[in-house]
Amino acid sequence: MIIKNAQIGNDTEKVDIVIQDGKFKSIKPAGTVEDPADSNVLNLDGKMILPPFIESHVHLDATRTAGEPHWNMSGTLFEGIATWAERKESLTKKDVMDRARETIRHQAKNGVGFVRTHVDVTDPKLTALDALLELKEELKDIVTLQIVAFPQEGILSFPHGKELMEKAMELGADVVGAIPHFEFTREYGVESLNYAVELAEKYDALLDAHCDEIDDEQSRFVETLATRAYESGHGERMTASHTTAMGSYNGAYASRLFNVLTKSHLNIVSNPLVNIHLQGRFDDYPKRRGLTRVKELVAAGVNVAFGHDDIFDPWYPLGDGNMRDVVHMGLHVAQMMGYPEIQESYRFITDNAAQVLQLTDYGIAEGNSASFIVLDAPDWYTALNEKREVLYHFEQGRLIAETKPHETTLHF
Ligand code: 17E
Ligand code: FE2
Repeated sequence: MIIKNAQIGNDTEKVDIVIQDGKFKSIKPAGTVEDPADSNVLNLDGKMILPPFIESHVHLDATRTAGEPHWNMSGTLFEGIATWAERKESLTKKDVMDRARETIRHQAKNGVGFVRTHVDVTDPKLTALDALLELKEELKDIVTLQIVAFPQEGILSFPHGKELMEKAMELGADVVGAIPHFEFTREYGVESLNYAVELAEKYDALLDAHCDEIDDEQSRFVETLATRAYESGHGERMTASHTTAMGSYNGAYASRLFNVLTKSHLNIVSNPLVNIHLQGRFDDYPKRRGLTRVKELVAAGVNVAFGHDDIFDPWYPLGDGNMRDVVHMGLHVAQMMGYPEIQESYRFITDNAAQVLQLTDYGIAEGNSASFIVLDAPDWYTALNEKREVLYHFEQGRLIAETKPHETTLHF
């Protein structure tokens, strides 16, 4: 098939793209590709195309359980964890697969083609992991799922936590998780990170720790992870998610931290939609934003991606799996509202996130899989500001979702 007059990202030059056998065969300036009479042609008239969005941090095992068995009324991370612990008791494989599949359908509609999902393995039966491993295979032509063995209730603070982590990796999880700020002690937190780094090495796996997701300026586990990342030389394969405590660190400490952070090549995933809601809950006024230092991290050259984190679950009662909403919130809370910052912000959910997931076949380039989305907009600024639809979502040359743009008629 041929895609004519497409605009890749914010580039103003238009291109024609030939797709063959599920790959981008050639990408040439618009008007230079001959129309073979029998070919399937889609003329985009200058609309913007991007590689599919990447959800770099979500909890698909918990999705669509908000209100079960009750609503999180304090709005804290901790009530969320306690509520989920209750809901976890009634999990079945079908229950998890059905809910996660439904959310993936919404993500596909919104142009998401790659998803890193944390899956709670602090469950002796590992029901959710079993379900997500099967769903990953079932939907492999629709979405690339990356599964994190996530110890929601701790590695050292949960019975047999280490064994459960190891079992999860044996069963096929792709990424080792951790949650040092939730362990009983600071020492357990450090030990849990050391254990996670060793486990990732043993299984040649990536690592993504929930790290310092708390408004405690004394929560300083990211320095441990960054140091391990630096010493291992594999920082680009490791990620610290949330790191909201960084928003509360004093300037002198942050300056020291940034030294090892930048040297380590550790990735950071921020979840602005959820952390603006969960954090600051123990503050009187003035209330902290509870977001990591996105703007300063980006300026220092640290790779930062944005995740949705939750879609209708005990931590966050809203969400349609639309990464545009995440970027919209992120730009506000991080105060990155200069024109070039807005125009470039799709990178938080595309290229930067691809680096987090360590994707090798990603992007609109000759030879890559022909996976891409078409936005009903001439540029990202307009797409973001006017909430323009993802008109088409292709995975490996196959159309998997299609949306008609809304049409409004003004009678004045
Ligand atoms: N679990 C956790 O520890 N933190 C979160 N933000 C969510 C689950 C959603
Ligand atoms: Fe999370």
